[in-house]
Amino acid sequence: MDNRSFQAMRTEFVPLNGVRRTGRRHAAYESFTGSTHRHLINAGVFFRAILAIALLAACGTVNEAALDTSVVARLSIPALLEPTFDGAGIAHYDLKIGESRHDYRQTALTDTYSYNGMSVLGPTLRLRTGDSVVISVTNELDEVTTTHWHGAVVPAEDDGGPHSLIEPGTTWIADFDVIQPAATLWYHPHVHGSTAEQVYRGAAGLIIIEDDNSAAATLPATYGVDDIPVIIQDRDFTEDGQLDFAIDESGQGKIYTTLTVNGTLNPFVDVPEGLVRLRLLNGSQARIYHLSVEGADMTKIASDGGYLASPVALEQLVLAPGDRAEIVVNVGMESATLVDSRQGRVLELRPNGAASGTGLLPDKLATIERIPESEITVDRSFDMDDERYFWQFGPRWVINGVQFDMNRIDFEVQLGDTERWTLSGDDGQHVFHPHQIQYQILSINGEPPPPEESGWEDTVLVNHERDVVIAARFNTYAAEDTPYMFHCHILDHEDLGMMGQFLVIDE
Ligand SMILES: [Cu+2]
Repeated sequence: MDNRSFQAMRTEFVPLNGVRRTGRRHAAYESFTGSTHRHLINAGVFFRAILAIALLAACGTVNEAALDTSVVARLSIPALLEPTFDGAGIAHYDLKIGESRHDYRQTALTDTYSYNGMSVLGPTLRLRTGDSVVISVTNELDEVTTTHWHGAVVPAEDDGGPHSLIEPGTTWIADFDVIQPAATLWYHPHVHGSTAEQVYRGAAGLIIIEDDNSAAATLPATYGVDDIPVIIQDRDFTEDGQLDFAIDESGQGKIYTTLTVNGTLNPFVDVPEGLVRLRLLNGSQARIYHLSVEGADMTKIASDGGYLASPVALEQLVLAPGDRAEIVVNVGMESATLVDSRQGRVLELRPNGAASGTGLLPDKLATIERIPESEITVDRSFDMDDERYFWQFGPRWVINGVQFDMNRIDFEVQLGDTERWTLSGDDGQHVFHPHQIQYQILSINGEPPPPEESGWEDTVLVNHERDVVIAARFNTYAAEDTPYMFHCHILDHEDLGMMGQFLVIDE
């Protein structure tokens, strides 16, 4: 039996009655597949060994080290996509999403999705506050897609949600003014039902917004040198080196075993000594990271929506799917390492002997006026649960008891209002992300948020031990025809219906 037929056998075996299940409610099934899996995994080790010997014998050119993913590799830095300006001063960006191949140091090149011909992921878009931008997205895939600007404050028709479908062979154009301050955002597909898979295959990229904030002018800001994009994603690979994708229907979302940063396994990056900025993005399907830095101090300077009021020294940083955080690491003469509490090494920062241009963090980064509760006129609550019917075997991921329906508007917001939203969830993990707005956290379990969560946010972790109350001003764009989404950013939950939509009415 060759490797491919073994793989096919395993793939056929996993679903029971066509349904893939994990989680606490199916212990009997789990123990059944658990023992069978062990048998198959042992078989997998055997076949992998046979395959490696066969490959070495066949071509003699396979570099063993190239397949040994425990060996460190230089971090890949996504290309920077600068705009071209037309005669009217409008900044233009062109994106093309298509199929590609990436070297994950597996037994073969891995089929991926990417933007602009990169082997995986997409270029980093650099935007500037105050600019008018036009971004074209051409779909060269064989399936429909969309491109959503996560964290961007833009009109609904330019937001790239599930209603803004880009059919294969067509181009969609978003144009908007950049009206928000400096921040690290990201873009990714948002097709209802296939968001998780398209992101998993590699369709995602960073957006860096820059502005004239002089308080932050001394921070490291040379892209790829002392200002490093860090897109953290977990992956599993099949025996033939391909991405192994699954939706976890009943559990906490699909957790994969291998960490990648910008598509690189086991990476290191050469950095100058002194202050180094990391722009962290959790681009994973469901895994939550608990990050710390060994060998140096870690200071958080920005949350989802931009700079914190002041730098906050942290021992550990929790990064949920969709979350971003900018941290500054004070790199000395020895390597410092970003680590996850469960997965270990994420990224090694290796000093290259050069001195960073900056050695001091500013005391103050931005002015963040707290939204006064006296300004709030509307209260809503959002409860994220798995509410299966008693006769139902499968899960039913809902917000306030209902699953996503493209044809249902869940609520309308009055333009100009400030609202307070109370977020709660069942005993699982959920990540609340509304489009259009950057909000402030008013409280977590009734307590004021810590300084590192007192800035602007668009993505927040919610669970049964963590009720979160947020406040948002709807003072930018009306959206009377095209709705904005709100959803769980655990992509399994989102694709399975934990999503709703709202309009912003100007009356
Ligand atoms: Cu969820």
